[in-house]
Amino acid sequence: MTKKYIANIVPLNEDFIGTSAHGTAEFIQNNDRLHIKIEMFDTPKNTQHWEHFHGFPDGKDAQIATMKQDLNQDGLVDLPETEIVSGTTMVPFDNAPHEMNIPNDNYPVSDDNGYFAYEIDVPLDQLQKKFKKVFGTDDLELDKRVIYVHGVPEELNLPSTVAGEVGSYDAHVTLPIATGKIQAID
Ligand SMILES: [Cu+2]
Repeated sequence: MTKKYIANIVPLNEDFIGTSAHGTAEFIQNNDRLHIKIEMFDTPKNTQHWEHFHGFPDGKDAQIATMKQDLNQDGLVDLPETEIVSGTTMVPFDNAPHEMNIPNDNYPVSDDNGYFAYEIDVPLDQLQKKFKKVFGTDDLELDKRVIYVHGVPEELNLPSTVAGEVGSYDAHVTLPIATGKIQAID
């Protein structure tokens, strides 16, 4: 059975970053593969952009963060501040989503215009197996997830209150720049 999903990806933190990143994502899930296509415009240019779906392992319906989630009111919604409404980082849109290895350098890099396109076929059984190992269920439940696109240039001065270090990567890499709710379509 084939299931299709789309997400309209809207800017987050655009006032501070100075550009309104936006785009779309499409997912086609059939019996043995998950095809993913993401296209982004007006992201910070020449920058690697981590992107994932985030959600709640218990099946709660994740929602996108807005500036309301800027709990410490430093003008930015950082990665930890998204967690109350969006849950945790789940599956990366890098060169090997089924490995679910979040911190790495194999994510898309935007061009001079802040554009990038990402497209991949993921072996569904491998992804589900890994997902079950990490989150205790093999049901991806994409329609309960949200997409995040992250990443601003190292040169951008962030307030010291901005958190979101992951492994050896600092808050520049993980700062959300856009997000979108994944929706099932018929
Ligand atoms: Cu993410």
